[in-house]
Amino acid sequence: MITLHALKFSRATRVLWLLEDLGQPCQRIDYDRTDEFRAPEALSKIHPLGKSPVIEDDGEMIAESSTILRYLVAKHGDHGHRPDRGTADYWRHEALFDYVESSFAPVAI
Ligand SMILES: N[C@@H](CCC(=O)N[C@@H](CS)C(=O)NCC(=O)O)C(=O)O
Repeated sequence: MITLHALKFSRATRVLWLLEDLGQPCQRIDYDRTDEFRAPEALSKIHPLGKSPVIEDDGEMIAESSTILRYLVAKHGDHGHRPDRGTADYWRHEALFDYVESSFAPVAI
């Protein structure tokens, strides 16, 4: 079973939503925010920069919420959350998916 290291009020929610949609259980390890709304020291033992989300699956650690979502879709052969490869819709989806982290998140936070 996948283990999800989930900082409260974080992008770990993206992973939880997808896991729930896929009907996949996970072992969730929650981390409270500090008074400064940062990640606690404990997350530095999981991620070199102390960030969340991180998942563990079959002994592999995977960080970056977008990568985790792509991983889960591929692992479960899911076709409900992404258009089929080779279509124009697929590339529009990929562009929006990357836009969220590369262009939107830095100005939204
Ligand atoms: N690009 C990364 C961003 C990871 C990230 O910055 N996570 C935030 C929560 S959404 C975090 O761990 N912040 C705590 C901190 O920096 O102290 C991703 O998509 O996973």
